[in-house]
Amino acid sequence: MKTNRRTFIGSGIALAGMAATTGLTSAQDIDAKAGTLTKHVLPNLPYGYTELEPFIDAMTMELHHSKHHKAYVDGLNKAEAELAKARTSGDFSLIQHWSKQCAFHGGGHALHTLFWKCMTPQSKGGGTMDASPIINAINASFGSFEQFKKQFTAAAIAVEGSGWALLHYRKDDGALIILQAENQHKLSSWNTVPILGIDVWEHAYYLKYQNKRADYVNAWWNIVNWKAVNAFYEQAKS
Ligand code: MN3
Repeated sequence: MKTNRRTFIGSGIALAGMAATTGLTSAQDIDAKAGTLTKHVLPNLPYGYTELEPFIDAMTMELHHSKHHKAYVDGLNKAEAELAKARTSGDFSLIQHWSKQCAFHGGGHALHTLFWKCMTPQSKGGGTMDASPIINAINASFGSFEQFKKQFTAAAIAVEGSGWALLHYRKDDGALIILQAENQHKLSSWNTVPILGIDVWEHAYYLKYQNKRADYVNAWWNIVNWKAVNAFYEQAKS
């Protein structure tokens, strides 16, 4: 068969394509092609499981941290690994599933990491609010600390099903706002940074408080780590 210019160019492109494909068959190349994945890890608690007693019991803390939070970390790693696989295979048929898993488990991991840091034993200053920029910011946005506390408590108690009440710093105008989150992520806004949160999933309180979520929320104020919240506020502002 006579080879004309058109078929020659065509086969050249095909050959180049084959070379490019076969050049990417090693596992190393496939990993590189998928992108670099973060290995998310369960953070240690800044206190022992017993130290938030009597406001949160040790058994709840241990299960919540070592089982529930761990499951969100594992779920996020799994979802990101599956999305990396999809990038190398080109099969995005489960994109919706893994995207949702990333939001749910990623939200869970981020909020629990914040939650642990926002609490501290009473003996180490839990519940004590000393003069700091966060007080002024709360007063400016809510009128007074009492009004902030009432709104936040009401938001936490009223979360429908499982979720969170969260105090956010809004980057647009520097205001502090209170939002609920259902599950780990729904009802969120944008361009806001959570600086304080309470987990109101039943796993956070049921062993000690059963169905009395309000009692748990009211007790929780005794162990809020305002020094940490202030640091998160300063960080969000910068
Ligand atoms: Mn939880």
